[in-house]
Amino acid sequence: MSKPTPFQRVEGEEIMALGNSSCQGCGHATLARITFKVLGKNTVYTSVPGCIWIALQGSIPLYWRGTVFEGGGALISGIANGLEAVGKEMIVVGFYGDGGTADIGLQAMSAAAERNENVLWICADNEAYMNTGGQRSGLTPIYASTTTTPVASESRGKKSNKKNVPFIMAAHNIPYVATASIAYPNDLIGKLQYAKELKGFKYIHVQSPCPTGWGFDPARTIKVARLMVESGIWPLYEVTGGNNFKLTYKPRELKPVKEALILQGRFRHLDDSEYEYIQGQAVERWRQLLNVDGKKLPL
Ligand SMILES: Cc1ncc(C[n+]2csc(CCOP(=O)(O)OP(=O)(O)O)c2C)c(N)n1
Repeated sequence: MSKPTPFQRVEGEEIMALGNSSCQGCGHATLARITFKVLGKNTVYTSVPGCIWIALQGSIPLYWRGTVFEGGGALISGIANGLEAVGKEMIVVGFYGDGGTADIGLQAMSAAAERNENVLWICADNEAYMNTGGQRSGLTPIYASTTTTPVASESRGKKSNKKNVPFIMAAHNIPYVATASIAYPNDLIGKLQYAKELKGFKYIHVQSPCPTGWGFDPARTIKVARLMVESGIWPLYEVTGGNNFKLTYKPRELKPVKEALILQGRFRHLDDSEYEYIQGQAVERWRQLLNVDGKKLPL
């Protein structure tokens, strides 16, 4: 893999315009700015309903197509095949939210991955259906308060765990799967540069904190994103060549999950046993990932 390049040294123009209608501190805006600067102008991007389409579309002056919520996988497949048929080489990127990826979008994405379509799928994961008011998705973490999993006398927030979509995608044996965070731009840039040059289906899953839906000060988006990684809640890794697993960032010691969660209003209600549960999960997952670091996943 090529060495990650600091963002300032990514050659090429800024593609995203300064003005857009995202919320203050929107993680997706940072993610889109980095992504399109790395991918460059020879890119077609696609959207399904969600914040990226609604809040950012007007500020990304590239070829664009959008489709129904469930159709992302079909749309990028069609565009990639159409371009190939007319002999045009362009990067085809699907820039979708967690709902458009992990819930309603999962079937068409899986089919496109199984066919190994030559596309890059980016899941901009803000962990709920933010564009429609913050309803829970399959990528909302356990105990998070959302508009459909509110905290009340009989409810402690979301009841189930976050789906492990990067591993679901790795199980498709596609050329590249990675997780990333907007708080680690060099790591993200290196992954985008690697994916840009590779043929076949590439999947990059980026955690993108949402001040509006997660309930934190918009000035703290990067701080929250960083703590989610440093506490082991959102580990950074990649799976190349179908099954070679590698952690791309290894904090010497994990920070307590409470440091990350306490900043977020959606977890304001957590009691000691709930913190303990999330802490235990993070530590156990990290132990498992360290065990497979540098090895082949049995996929
Ligand atoms: C079939 C269908 N169901 C529901 C909707 C309404 N809808 C539009 S955007 C959206 C939420 C998108 O959430 P996500 O994919 O997580 O992206 P985000 O906005 O959070 O970035 C929903 C539910 C729709 N457009 N189509």
